[in-house]
Amino acid sequence: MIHPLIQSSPEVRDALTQGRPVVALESTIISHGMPFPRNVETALSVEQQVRDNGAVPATIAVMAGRPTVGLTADQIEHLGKEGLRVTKVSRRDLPQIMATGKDGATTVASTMILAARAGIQVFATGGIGGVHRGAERSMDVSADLQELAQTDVAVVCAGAKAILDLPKTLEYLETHGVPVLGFETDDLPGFYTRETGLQVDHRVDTPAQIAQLLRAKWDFGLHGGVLVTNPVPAEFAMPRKRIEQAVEQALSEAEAKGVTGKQSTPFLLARVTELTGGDSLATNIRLVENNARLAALIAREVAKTHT
Ligand code: PSU
Ligand code: MN
Repeated sequence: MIHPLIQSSPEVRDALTQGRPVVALESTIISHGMPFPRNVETALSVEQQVRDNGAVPATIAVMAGRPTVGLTADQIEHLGKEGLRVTKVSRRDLPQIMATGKDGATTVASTMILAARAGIQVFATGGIGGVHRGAERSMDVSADLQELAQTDVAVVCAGAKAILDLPKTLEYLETHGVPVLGFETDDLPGFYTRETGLQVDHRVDTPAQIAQLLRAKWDFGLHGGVLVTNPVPAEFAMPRKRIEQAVEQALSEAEAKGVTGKQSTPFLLARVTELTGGDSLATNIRLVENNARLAALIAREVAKTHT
């Protein structure tokens, strides 16, 4: 069941072999998505949220070339301290990092790959990558979307980030057959905000409903992921105007500096954090914790449906 090239912690391995609920967590958000030491504190508190809600957390990365599922606290601290010196690893980077024995922080795309090869079906993150604004010129479309198209993992997020072109991101997901669910909402959440004015495909109101949909999809051989969007709790949401202004400014700076490719998302996130005086970072932390809680509840329901 667990791919032989994967190393896993004893806790995660035991949970998986006994069919107990496990939630995958990514590591690009640690090395590239937040500053030290908040990144390490957040990664550990997110793991705690998963535990408090009855599942086992499995933070995922590549350590010295080994795909690793279930990092130790020391490994999380290492990835957080090294920050941008750790390679951001998406699908296309995995072979190089494995072959050369390096450390890699996994994105949503590569975390899904490692999760699936370990037998984990539920994954919590902050926001997924998507179709960037101006993609009709740059062709910048995150590999996260292509992974959702093919890999059987449910990804719980707070929506696609405000730095993206959300209507185009939804079009891409529709084309590739990825269901976009809204947890207790009809409106697509906008990461820092609860609403975007765009519609999700289906509203769901309980973790059990989500587990039923996952079973129906995968039992019928409809391969690929499911996006579960979970709005940030109202008390932590940001005013839409404020975030939009920060995003516009970050985007024009990125354009002026010629920031492209894999640098784009980390650059924009860091600038938005600076421009909002750290408020967006606080929101980011709260929404990841919120997603971890929901993912744990979904993983419990999914575990019940295994016989
Ligand atoms: N969302 C966040 N913080 C992050 C990311 C997403 O709140 O750091 C990361 C995720 O790892 C996601 C990646 O998979 O950005 C997308 O990068 P790109 O657009 O280069 O595919
Ligand atoms: Mn990109």
